[in-house]
Amino acid sequence: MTSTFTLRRGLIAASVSALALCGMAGQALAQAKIPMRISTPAVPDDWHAKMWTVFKEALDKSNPNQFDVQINLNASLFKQGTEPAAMARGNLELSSISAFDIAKMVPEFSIFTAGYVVRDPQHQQKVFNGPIGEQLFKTVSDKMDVTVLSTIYLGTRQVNLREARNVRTPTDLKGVKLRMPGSKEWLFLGEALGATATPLAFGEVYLGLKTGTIDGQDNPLPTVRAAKFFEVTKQLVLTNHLVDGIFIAISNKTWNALSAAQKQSVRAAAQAAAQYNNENRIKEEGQIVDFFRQQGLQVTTPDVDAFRKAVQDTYAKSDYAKVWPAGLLDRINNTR
Ligand code: KDO
Repeated sequence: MTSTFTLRRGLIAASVSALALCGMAGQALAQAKIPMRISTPAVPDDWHAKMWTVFKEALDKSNPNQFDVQINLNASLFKQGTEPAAMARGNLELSSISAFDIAKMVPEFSIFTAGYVVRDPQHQQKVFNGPIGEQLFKTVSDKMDVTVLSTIYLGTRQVNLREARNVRTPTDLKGVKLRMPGSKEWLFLGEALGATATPLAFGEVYLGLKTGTIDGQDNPLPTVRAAKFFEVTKQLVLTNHLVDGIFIAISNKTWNALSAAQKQSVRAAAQAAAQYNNENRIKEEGQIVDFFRQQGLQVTTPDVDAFRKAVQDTYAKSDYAKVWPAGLLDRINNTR
């Protein structure tokens, strides 16, 4: 005859194994989630940082429990500019890469690092969402082993100076130590603007401006606000020199392992993120100048035609232009 004691012991043992099984199943589920590590130098308050939450929410909604999206801001996972290599090595799944990052591996992409080529955010979307983008992104995938999912409007870059000065033409920037991100393509842009380009990682710019190791920096106005550069500078010169873009890209290793349905959801999430960023950033750019004036900054308009001419001439004469496919600049200009 089974004693009550033995019965109870049996029941306890059964529940313990059931719990253990549940635990294992839970663990298996967690392990089965596809990691989506994201790395970006963006500061939390900037639109291209917040857009990753939109990406995560969209993906968690369309594909519950399938992806483990991990957002790493402030370059806390990978240093600015090292993301493409990390993705190619399989240490990172997603990032937003710049035209400058791409140009290192796909030289013809340097056409988008040149000042005064892309006219405005609408032109940018048309160029990259049309046949030009399709063709170039195919080369990006072949050479960099990443797939571009959407085009993000980073904003229109402006010159931002530590001390105010009279800037009408590029000559007026002579000798100004203008911080640029650390690659030769970026430095070339700074020099084309007439300044002395000085390489520095984004995360070090605030201190550089504060201590005076640099005289200025260039970035879109929403970033000047989000990264608080306005606290340590006195002037914005509205050169409008680069309608800048970044591209949400995923490692091909990860991309190729997804099902067709998963690919569709990931692409849709990247497009939702782009839409969120683009709409908010364009709206903010339309209103932001007053904010800087209220903060005591001088906001000045230089002779933009003089900047455009100098920058375009410098690029036209450079080795960069030599590798631009024949007719590409005209095709970009004629995209409406
Ligand atoms: C910058 O370092 O100035 C830059 O604007 C370059 C961009 O390509 C991008 O890396 C951006 O910084 C970061 O996302 C921080 O906003």
